[in-house]
Amino acid sequence: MASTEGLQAYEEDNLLLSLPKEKGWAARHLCLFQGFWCPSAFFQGVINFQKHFQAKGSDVIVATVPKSGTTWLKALTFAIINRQRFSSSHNHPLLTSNSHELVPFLEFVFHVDNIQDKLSHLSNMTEPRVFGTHVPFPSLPKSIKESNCKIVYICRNPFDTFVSHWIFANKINPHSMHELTIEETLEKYCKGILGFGPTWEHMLGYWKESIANPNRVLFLKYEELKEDVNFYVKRVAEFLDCPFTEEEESNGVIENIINLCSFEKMKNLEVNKSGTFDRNFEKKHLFRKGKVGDWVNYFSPAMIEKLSKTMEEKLGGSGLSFKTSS
Ligand code: PAP
Repeated sequence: MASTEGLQAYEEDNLLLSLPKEKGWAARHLCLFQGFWCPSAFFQGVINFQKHFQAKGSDVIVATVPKSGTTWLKALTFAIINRQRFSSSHNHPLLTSNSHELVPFLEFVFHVDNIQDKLSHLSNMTEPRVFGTHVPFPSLPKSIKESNCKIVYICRNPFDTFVSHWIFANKINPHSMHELTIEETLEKYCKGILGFGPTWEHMLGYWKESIANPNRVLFLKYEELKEDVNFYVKRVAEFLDCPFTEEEESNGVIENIINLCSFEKMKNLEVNKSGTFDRNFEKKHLFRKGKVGDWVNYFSPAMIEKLSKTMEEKLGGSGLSFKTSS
């Protein structure tokens, strides 16, 4: 007789086989699951995350559109939450670990066969636990939606997000990306075909939830964070119910966090300059220019028209808009 685990794996394999498929770009193979393009390599992780993750009310989830500032927001959130545990700027964990290692993606965490070991490890973690996810809001596990845990979300203007993703995909998948021009890739992007896309649906899902439940979801944009990081670091701390005290402010705690997580600081750390991460991609690829408006160096007039039209179609009337230059 088949074991429960065996039966479950068989059902998941069958489900995966039955789903519509597309070739991705940063993620090579995609399957359309619950309305989003799930990287096939993480399908099992997403399913396990949905089925088994037990949220605690004190958890913090950093939810993001890929290539929109995840590495930065994970670092800031980790530093804000743990500022009493790690008050010295000399031996802070962010100096020796990449923020993705300190704030792991739950869909990657659950990409394992031995769920019980994983669950007991997760339940013993120091609280508040901070996790990341790229999973769209409607597909988050029930236990997150039904608990009081807080979600900090970030997205970025689609022009820069696309360019960042395109360059990243070329670095990590040079062979398969050779087959696709930037124009063809933009076509896919506009159709929503990329890992965890369509990007519009991703943004709108969290956007609507942040309006309906502003105490549960804080909606941030990369451009705004760049423009006034001091304001948003305070905003995140307030949202997470750990506002900075006057004493902390006057002692420069906010500035220290901002500097520790700045693009220049993180990019030049030994831990981020070498070594690989997750699916074996090099950590240095997470840090490129960190600028608003770099897309102008890659977009032709036809591409500008294509993406502007798509954004109008998909986001028009939602109240969600972006700055595209600094
Ligand atoms: P991920 O989805 O693979 O985790 P993510 O961190 O969301 O990537 O996005 C990477 C972008 O954030 C890169 O943008 P660029 O390609 O336009 O340069 C990267 O440079 C930028 N980035 C990484 N760390 C920081 C930081 N500390 N401050 C500002 N931007 C950053």
